[in-house]
Order: sequence, then C-alpha cells, then structure tokens
Amino acid sequence: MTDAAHSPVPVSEEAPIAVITGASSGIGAATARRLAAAGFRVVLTARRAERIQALADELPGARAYPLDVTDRAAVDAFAASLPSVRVLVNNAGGALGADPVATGDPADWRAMYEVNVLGVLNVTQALLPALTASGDGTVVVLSSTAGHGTYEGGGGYVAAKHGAHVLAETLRLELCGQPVRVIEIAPGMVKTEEFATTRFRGDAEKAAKVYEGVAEPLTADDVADTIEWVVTRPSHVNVDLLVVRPRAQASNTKVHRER
Ligand code: 8X3
Repeated sequence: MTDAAHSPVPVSEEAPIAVITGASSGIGAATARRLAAAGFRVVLTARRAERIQALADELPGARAYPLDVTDRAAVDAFAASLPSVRVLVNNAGGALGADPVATGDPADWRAMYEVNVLGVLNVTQALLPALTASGDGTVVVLSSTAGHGTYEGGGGYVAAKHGAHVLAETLRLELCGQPVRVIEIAPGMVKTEEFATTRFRGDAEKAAKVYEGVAEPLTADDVADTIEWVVTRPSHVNVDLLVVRPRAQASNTKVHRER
C-alpha cells in the first residue's frame, strides 16, 4: 500500500493495542495494515506463523503471535501475554463445502462451528477483562451475510455464521453499561485469495465460479475499510451491524453476472 491512507505512521509505546485474528491473509491482513496505519499497535494472530511474522515485519509497532483460536488453552496463554487490549477484531473463520443439508459432512459442520463460533467465543472471553479494563474497548465480530439469510448449499457455514451473529447481539446486550462496544460487520461477496478456494478444498475452477461474471466483488481492503471506520468512531458511537455487499449483489441469492 502506498497511498496516503496507508503510509506508515510512527507508533508510540502507548498506542492502543488492536488484536486481529486470522491476520495471515485476506480481510485480516488488510485490517492489520489499516489499523497499523491508523496508529494502533497491531497484534496479528493466525495459525501460519511465517505469514503473520512477514506482515508484522512490514508494519510499525506490530507483533505476530501464532494462534489457533479453537485451542482454548493457547488462547488463554495468548491473553496472558498482552499488556493491554483496546480493540479485538474477530476475523478468523471460513467455509468448508457447499453441500446440501441432506448430504453435508457433519465433520465440516463441526469444524465450521468450532472456528466461526467457538473461536470467537474463546478469544472474546479471554480478552474481555483487558478490553473492559482499557475503559474504552471495542469487539468486532466479522460475521457474514450468511449470518442473516440462507442460501441453498450454505449448509453449515450459514448455520455457523448465524451463531456468530447471535453471539455478537447477545454480548452487546450483556455488556450494556460497560465500556466495551460490540460491532458486527457482515460482508457479502468478497473476493479474497483463499475463501472460496478453501471452501472448495483447492478446486480452483469451482472457486472461480463463485465470482464468475461479477464485475467488482468486494476486496479484502473494502471490508477492512469498514472495520477501520467503525473502530475509529467516537467511543460512544456503536455501529451495531454493518452489512456490506458489492453493488452487483442485491441479496445472498441475487447477483448480477455479466456474460
Ligand atoms: C461469505 C459470503 O455468500 O459466500 O461470507 O456466504 S457467502
């Protein structure tokens, strides 16, 4: 990134800490870049250590911490390593398969629930004391438009993202009166290097079909832009839910494709 919005700014030792999960690629990596440029000390977590270290090396004041958000003991150890936390961006997640409910693999459903729901629960629970102690905490949950409506073949991903949505809504109610806001971002079609490829287990042809003929799917940076915006609103402003889709996508099932 070389434009003014992304040019590095010096980060002081006192700069607030923003933790980003799933920061090794896509929306997580783009968010790390944006929040670092906005003056946060970013802590990048993901399972792939080399990737987050390489990105942390690029960003002033950044730190990488290899982490599997589904491993609660590891998440607790991570939380204990942080001196303070102002912002948590729960971005780690993903889809596995696009099978009908009738034939979907329960192991896929379980894995998606683990990362998209229990992963958010683990990290949020572990960091909540520090977020509250900051006196001005922000929890961001990256759900999906799949958390607000269904589609054929959505299967376990739709179910899990509904879980993430409900977790965010419930937490907001429960924290009302405390200095922590809970923000949900629900992106629609975002073309990242890995989301669809992972969903279709490396089948590049199937992955490409997701975006076929769509003039401009959202980019990871489009979503990171919304995350930067919600996080940098004044503390009393809570953007409960932000749904963002490309112009060519009017709903989960209505997408304009140019032939
Ligand atoms: C991704 C959106 O439409 O692939 O979270 O479920 S969709």
